[in-house]
Amino acid sequence: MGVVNVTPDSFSDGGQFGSADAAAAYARRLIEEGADILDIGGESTRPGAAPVSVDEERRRVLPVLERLAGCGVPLSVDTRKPEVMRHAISAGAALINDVSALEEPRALQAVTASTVAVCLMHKQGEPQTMQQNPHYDDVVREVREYLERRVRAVEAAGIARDRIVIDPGFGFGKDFEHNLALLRGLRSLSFLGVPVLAGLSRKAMLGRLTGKGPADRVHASVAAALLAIAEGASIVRVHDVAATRDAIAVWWAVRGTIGPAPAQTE
Ligand code: 9MG
Repeated sequence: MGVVNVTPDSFSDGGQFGSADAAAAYARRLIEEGADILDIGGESTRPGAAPVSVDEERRRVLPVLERLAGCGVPLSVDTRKPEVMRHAISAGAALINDVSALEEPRALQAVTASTVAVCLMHKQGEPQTMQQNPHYDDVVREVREYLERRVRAVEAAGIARDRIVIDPGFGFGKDFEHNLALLRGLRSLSFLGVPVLAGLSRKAMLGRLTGKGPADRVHASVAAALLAIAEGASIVRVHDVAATRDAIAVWWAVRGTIGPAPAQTE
């Protein structure tokens, strides 16, 4: 899943795709590089990012969706707003990527009224303040239990399981150790047969490990994506599509499958 931010303030790319034409051209480049899905977002969810009105978010996202109609890959829209979800679905979105896991009032109805897929992500707190003091007794267990509750709630509302993707939400109300624990324990989220999406690309934990700024975290991001795949992720949300595809090509050549190496027998 290639990231297309249509924001002036994204943490990872500085918001260089501020116009619909530039964002659509960039999206097409990601498809050429091998993206299987594009994730288009008009509101930054980085810690401390300024909130955006419904009208502004629609104004940013819909023209990009329109320009990408028929582009050959499913289009995901990263939004928490039910109104934006409805418009995005009418404009051809195939997936709603909701960092609030359809918990906002009317978000669930916006998706149940359609046939699109949804990504339910875990976060603790709200993007403005979520990194101030995140706390868990057992982060892997708590994230798994939350996602399980949300899958059941969304299913009960009429969204079939084969339309649901889950995501532990790296960096969303998690400190460095929480993120590492989640990456180590990612496989325990592979439950109920629901695909797992992992978004580690250029995130702060990689900055802490490498001492590098967001644009220089490409190698660390590729390593993190591969580790996530090794631990069961079916979708990796990345900025650096070409580099990630190359790494996955090596993986496939050696393993021929996704997942940990089979146990060696004598
Ligand atoms: C929008 N966004 C930013 N980071 C993300 C992540 O890790 N997962 C998902 N699903 N969306 C994200």
